[in-house]
Amino acid sequence: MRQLEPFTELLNSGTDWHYKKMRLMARTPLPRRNYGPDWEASDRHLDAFGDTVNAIVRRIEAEGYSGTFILPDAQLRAIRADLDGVSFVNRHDRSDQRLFDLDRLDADGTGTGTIYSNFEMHSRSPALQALIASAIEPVARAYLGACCKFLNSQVWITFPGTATARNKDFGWHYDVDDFKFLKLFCYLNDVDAATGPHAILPASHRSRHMYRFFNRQLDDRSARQFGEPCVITGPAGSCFFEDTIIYHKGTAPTERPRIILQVQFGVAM
Ligand SMILES: O=C(O)CCC(=O)C(=O)O
Repeated sequence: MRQLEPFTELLNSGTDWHYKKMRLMARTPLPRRNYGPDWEASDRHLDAFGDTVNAIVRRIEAEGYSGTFILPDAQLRAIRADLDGVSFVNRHDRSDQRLFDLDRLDADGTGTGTIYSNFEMHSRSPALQALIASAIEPVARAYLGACCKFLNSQVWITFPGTATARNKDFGWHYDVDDFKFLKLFCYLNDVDAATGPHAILPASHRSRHMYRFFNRQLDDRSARQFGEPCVITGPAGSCFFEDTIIYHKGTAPTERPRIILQVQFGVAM
């Protein structure tokens, strides 16, 4: 029973007590109150996102996500260039490691419905390091407060194919990655309805109902109680901050592969 997940996780002998406590408590709004936002943090204007830190944080607070920014072309090109020669691993079994020509993924014909990830971009891309330092971290620090800490980065490619909405990669869920956390997503290719856009259920992060506590994953029918989904499409370089405590999902691409970058900050539970 999926609803019992908060309690079955407590029985998992493979994780320590502190992690189990976090997984249980972070489903409730209580611990989040201890971390940010820090409104004193900054009214600084961020060139990469064309807005001030505080305005972005205010929107994340209210909407669960920041709305979309388009990264300046030079920064997008620099990040894409740093991906040259990077290998990706099949996220499901980690067995299959591959290089891709990111400009010719359609021609590659690889991996029906498969997701390939790279988990090291933050350590090997100077362009990403610069973006993190100049624009992503200031927003994360303002949103999460003094305990803010970089957690990870990931670039993944989702291929169209046999993937269906029943596949758990593509179902509605919220994340429980820390007591409070924030992600920056950035599309590295053009994403339309057929490229597997990211989607959220607006305002679902604000629900105080016990239903949320017990239902970290939702099927499409249950998701309807949260209203119309917001589907995020946009050209390469489209970025958005999201507190993925909101219900969200990546939809399954039907025609073209999607390349997406994620940078995650937390409070270092
Ligand atoms: O691929 C996506 O757009 C969704 C990613 C996701 O579900 C997550 O980061 O938890």
